[in-house]
Amino acid sequence: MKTRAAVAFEAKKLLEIVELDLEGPRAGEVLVEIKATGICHTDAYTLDGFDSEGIFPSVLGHEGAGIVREVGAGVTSLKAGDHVIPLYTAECRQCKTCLSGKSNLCTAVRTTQGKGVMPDGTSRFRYKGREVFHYMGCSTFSNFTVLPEISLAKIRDDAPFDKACYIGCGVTTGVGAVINTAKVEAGANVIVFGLGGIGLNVIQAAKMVGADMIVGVDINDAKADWGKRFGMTHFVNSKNVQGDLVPHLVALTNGGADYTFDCTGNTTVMRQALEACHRGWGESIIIGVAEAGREIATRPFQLVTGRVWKGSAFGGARGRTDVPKIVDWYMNGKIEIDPMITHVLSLDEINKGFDLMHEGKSIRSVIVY
Ligand code: NAD
Ligand code: AHE
Ligand code: ZN
Repeated sequence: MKTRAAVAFEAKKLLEIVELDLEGPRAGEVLVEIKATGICHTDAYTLDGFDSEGIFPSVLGHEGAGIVREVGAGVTSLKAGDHVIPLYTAECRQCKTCLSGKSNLCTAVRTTQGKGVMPDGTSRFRYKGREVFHYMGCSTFSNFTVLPEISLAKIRDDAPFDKACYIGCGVTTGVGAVINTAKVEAGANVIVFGLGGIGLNVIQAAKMVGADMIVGVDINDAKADWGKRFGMTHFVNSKNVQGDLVPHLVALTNGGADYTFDCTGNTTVMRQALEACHRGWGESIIIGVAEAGREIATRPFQLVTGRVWKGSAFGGARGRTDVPKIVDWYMNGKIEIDPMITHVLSLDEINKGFDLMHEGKSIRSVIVY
């Protein structure tokens, strides 16, 4: 079949809207009509050539929602008509990691996914006879896409696609990092670095679990009102702090935060986030994705004296199990999504969505097909 898609032909170039050939689902695969997709900073990071795994030409996009249109041989958990959210972190429930119960980092399809192909080693997308690669196993910047069955969460039929798509990455990542990774408890003091599409979800989850101080740090003053809207109690523009940021934050939180979250991808900020933790027990969670080649550093004494460095991928969520629950939380009013979707665009306008992100003017742009 044919599908309209925004294709990244080369790093650092605009996406091009073209018609691709899409082969139907093979065994264990599912054809999905994507109804809406968000644009996450990670899409921009890959398009800008910062991703060690970046491959071109490819169909980016990993924050979608849609409807199953066809299933391949052997697919048992989904059928045509089911509403689904694509998962860049699959959940096979059979690999060593899934069975461990200790991590969401399912290994079943991760190796082929990182190479831009389906588990059998081939791509379903072609342009003028040439192979076009999948991205993060999702490729939601295509109106139709093919995914492994284990990379799809079935969700309720009444969830609106243009909001539910955000649960495919940003919402689950931010909320999950608070609940699953940090396990923030009521009364804790929290610092969130980077108040974008991820950081605001960390803030709303910290408020939901009853955190006491929720400090937001950003370099863009326009983010102060956004943070307050979701529960931030104090805002710090790190560019305006006289002297070092870390002692300022440690003083503000009476000795350091119980939990800090990096939602910037900047390795200098990651160090500040670790060092702004309380001596003896503070935990810093890295969510941001750093450019290829970047490394983090701190004095080992920071860890010797009890601070803990952790990372969180997809908020530690087990996609097929946890994503439908987060959709319920949204539908029941437990978490908010609507105000964070600042721009709704057509596929033809997708490059504008990237511009808005880089200019700091959007929280989330959503493409509606
Ligand atoms: P975004 O562009 O919406 O927000 C980033 C925010 O960080 C902006 O408000 C920006 O002003 C702020 N910022 C930039 N530099 C800063 C600095 N030096 N100090 C303080 N604030 C600064 O991006 P997003 O979609 O929220 O994504 C944030 C990060 O999370 C990206 O690195 C993205 O790749 C990553 N991410 C990780 C996961 C995961 O599973 N680990 C999932 C989604 C996104
Ligand atoms: N491909 C990069 C790493 C990118 C990365 O860390 N991705 C996050 C999700 S970002 C979503 O917006 C993640 O889940 N990582 C775990 C995984 O298995 O990919 C690189 O450095 O090679
Ligand atoms: Zn993302």
